[in-house]
Amino acid sequence: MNLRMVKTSAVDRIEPEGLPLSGAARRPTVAECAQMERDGYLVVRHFFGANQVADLLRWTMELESAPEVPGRHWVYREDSLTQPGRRVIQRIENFSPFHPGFERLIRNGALARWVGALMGGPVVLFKDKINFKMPGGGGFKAHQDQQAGWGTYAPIFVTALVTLDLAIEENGCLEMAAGRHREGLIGEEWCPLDEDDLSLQPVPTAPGDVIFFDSFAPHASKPNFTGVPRRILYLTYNLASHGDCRVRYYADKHASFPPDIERDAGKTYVFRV
Ligand SMILES: O=C(O)CCC(=O)C(=O)O
Repeated sequence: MNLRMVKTSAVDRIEPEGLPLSGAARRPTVAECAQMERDGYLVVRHFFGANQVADLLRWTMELESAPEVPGRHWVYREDSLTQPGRRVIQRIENFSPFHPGFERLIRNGALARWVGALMGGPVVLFKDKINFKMPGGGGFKAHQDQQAGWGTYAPIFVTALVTLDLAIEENGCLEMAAGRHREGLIGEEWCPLDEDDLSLQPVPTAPGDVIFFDSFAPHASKPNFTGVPRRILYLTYNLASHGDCRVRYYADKHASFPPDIERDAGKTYVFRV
């Protein structure tokens, strides 16, 4: 069989000649760029292969078991919807500076290259998070990410959603409203949108699939009422020409919504959008 080496960001692999390249080993096509522009999101199946997904899952577990200390990655927990009184991990944020594998993949790998091609210029990382949505984990009300005050930092962002576990309707896959990103902000900042106005469609994904979406694309998701986790990596970038705002964003977020271990005991913290 005729073989050729395919260089990807995380691993070197041999692909049989003639098989389509995985997303990580190529650039977006003209049709994919047009789809992103039309719908506000783009699904790329098999962006990462099984070996890369295995790395991402291992790195996620490393972060999950790393000591929670002030000044490192941020861990948030939530009340389980199915086991009253139990807290489950909801999200880890701001981890890339503390994990070399993730840092390499996120800053210098295929995802930043794709987002750059979709946005039309070099990009910088704005924020990095893993949503765990464990069994009993809650959903997200409909919103545009831009409603979370992101306009303070840049006029537009694109997020790469990397699927780590099978994400289906039953465990709360992402639901998207196509085409509405072209309307700009369609709701007030910090207030969820009315789902009845949106025609949200579930977008089930398998491990390794990536969804790129615009910060004005409305989306939501349901709780996880299955017995298995639905972990997803969210990496958000903006055009380098709009500035590197990651440090300022996380300083502001720390002031209003710090990680669990850095909270004041007497204070109530409310997640809005
Ligand atoms: O992970 C999900 O189900 C949705 C996440 C989301 O919409 C968000 O974090 O803004």
